[in-house]
Amino acid sequence: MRVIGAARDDPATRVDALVAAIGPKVGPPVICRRDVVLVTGPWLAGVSSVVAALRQRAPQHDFVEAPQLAPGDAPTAVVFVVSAAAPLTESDCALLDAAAEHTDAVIGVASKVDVHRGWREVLAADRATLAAHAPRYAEVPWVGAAAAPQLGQPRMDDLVAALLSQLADPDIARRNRLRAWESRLQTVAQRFRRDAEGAGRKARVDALREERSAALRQRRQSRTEHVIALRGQVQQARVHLSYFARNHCSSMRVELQEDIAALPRRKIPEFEQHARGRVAAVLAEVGEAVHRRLADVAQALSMPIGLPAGETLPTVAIPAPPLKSRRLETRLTVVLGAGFGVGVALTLSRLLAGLALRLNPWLNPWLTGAGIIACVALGLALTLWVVHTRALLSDRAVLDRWTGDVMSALRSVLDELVAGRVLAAESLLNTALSARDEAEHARVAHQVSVIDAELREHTIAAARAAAVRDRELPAIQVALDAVRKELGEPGMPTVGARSAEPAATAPPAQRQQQQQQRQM
Ligand SMILES: Nc1nc2c(ncn2[C@@H]2O[C@H](COP(=O)(O)OP(=O)(O)OP(=O)(O)O)[C@@H](O)[C@H]2O)c(=O)[nH]1
Ligand SMILES: [Mg+2]
Repeated sequence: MRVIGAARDDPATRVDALVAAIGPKVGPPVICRRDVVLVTGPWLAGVSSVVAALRQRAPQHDFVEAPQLAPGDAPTAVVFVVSAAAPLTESDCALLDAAAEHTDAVIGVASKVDVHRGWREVLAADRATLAAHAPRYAEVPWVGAAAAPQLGQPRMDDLVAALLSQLADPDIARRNRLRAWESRLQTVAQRFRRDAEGAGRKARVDALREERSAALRQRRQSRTEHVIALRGQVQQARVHLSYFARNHCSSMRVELQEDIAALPRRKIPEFEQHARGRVAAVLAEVGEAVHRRLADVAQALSMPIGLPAGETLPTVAIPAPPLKSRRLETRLTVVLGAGFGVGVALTLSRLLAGLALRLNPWLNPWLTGAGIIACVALGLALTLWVVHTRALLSDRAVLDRWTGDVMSALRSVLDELVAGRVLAAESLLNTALSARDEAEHARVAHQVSVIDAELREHTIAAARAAAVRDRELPAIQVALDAVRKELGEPGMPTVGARSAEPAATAPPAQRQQQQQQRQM
C-alpha cells in the first residue's frame, strides 16, 4: 500500500493523472527520464570544455553531451552553451528546441567570456532572441562562463550555482513531466492539423487535376490535328495525281503527233495499234502512281488501310480511226492530179516540139514522137505522185484528229480514275481515323476515370482527417491549456503555432507565486 501511495505522490504520475482527467485520446510521452544533465550547443561553442569543468565542480551529478543520449532519453536539465563571440541564431534556437523538447529546466551559457569583452551585451541579446523564439524560454537563466580560458582562471561559479539551484528545485520533476506532456500534446495536435490540411495531399490533388486537364486537352488537340493532317494529305495527293495524269496525257499527245508527222504510208494501218498500246501504258503508269501515292499518304498518317495492290484499271473506249470512207475525196484528187499531169505533159510536149524544129528539121518527126511519149509518161507520174501525197497527208490529218479524240477520252478516264481512287482512300482513311479516335477516347476516358477515382479518395481522406481533427483537437487543446497553466504559461495561443508565438509575457513573479502555492 505504501508503494501505491508513493507512486500516487510521484510528480510524473500526478501530471499524468491531471492530463488523463481531461481525457484527450493521447498516450503518455514515450520517454525515458534520465538523471543526467545534458550539455549541448552549436559547433565549437565550448561544450566539451563546459562538461569537463562541470564534472569537476559538481561530481555528484552526471553530465553528458548529446551523442551520449539514446533516442527517447530525456535529461533532467539542459545546459545550452553558445559562444560569446556572436549572438544566438535561429538555427541555435532550433537546436535547443530539440534538446529541451521534454525538459523544462534549461540554463543558457555564454562561453569563452575570458576573451570576449562584450560578452554581457551578447548574453543580453541571446536572452532576448531566445525569449522571442518561444515564450517558454523567457525565464531561462543566462550566465557567462569560461571553462577553458586562455586568459586567467576558469569562470564557472555562476553556472554551477544556477545549475545546482535548478537541480535542487523540488518541482523540477513535475515541471519536466509537464514539459514532456506539452511537447507530446503539441506533436499530436500538429499531426492532426497536418493530416487535415494535408499539404502533401493538396500537392497530389493539384498534380492530378493538372494531369487530368492535360490528358483531355491533349486528346482534343490530337483529334483536330489528325483531321487536319488527313484532309491536307488527301488534298495534296488529289492535286498531285491530277497534275501527273494530265501531264502524262499531254506528253503522250506530243509524242504521238511527232510519230504522225513522220509516218510513212505503209505504217498507217499499224498506227492505231501503236496508239492503243501507248494509252494502255499511260493508264497503267497513272494507276500505279495513284496506288503508290495513296499508300504513302496512309503511311504518313500512320494508318494502314490496306489498299488493294492490283486493282483493275478502267478501259478507254477508242473507236477506229476513220481512214477508209473518203471515196469522193479520192476521185477529186485523181481528177485534179490528172489535170495537173495532162497540163504539165502538154506544156512540155509543145516545148520539145518547138525545140526539135529549130535544131534539125530532118529529125523532127522522130523527136516529136519520142517527146510525146516522154511527156505522157511524165504527166502520168506526176498524176500518181499528187494522188499519193494527197492521200498520205489526208490520212495523217485524220490520225491527228483521231489522236486528239483519244487523248480527251483518256484524260476523262484518268480524271475519273484519280478522283474515284482518292475518294475511296479518303473514305477508308476516315474510317481508320474514327477507329483510332475511338481507341484513343477509350484510353483517355480510362485514364481520367483512374484520376477521378484517386481524387475522390483524396477528398474522402481529407474529410475524414478534418473530422478526426475536429473530434480530437478540443480535448487536446484543453489538456494543453491545463499543462501550460501548470507550467505558469497561461493565455498561450492554440497549439501548433509555437514558433510564431510572440515573446513570453509570463512574469517570473507569477511563477514563483504558483510554486509557493503548490508547496503549501
Ligand atoms: N578562450 C576560450 N576558449 C575556449 C573556452 N572553452 C573552449 N574554448 C576553445 O574553444 C574550442 C572548442 O572547444 P570545445 O570544448 O571542444 O567545444 P565543443 O563545443 O565541444 O566543440 P565541438 O565538439 O568540436 O563542436 C577549443 O579550441 C577550446 O580551446 C573558453 O572558456 N575560453
Ligand atoms: Mg565537443
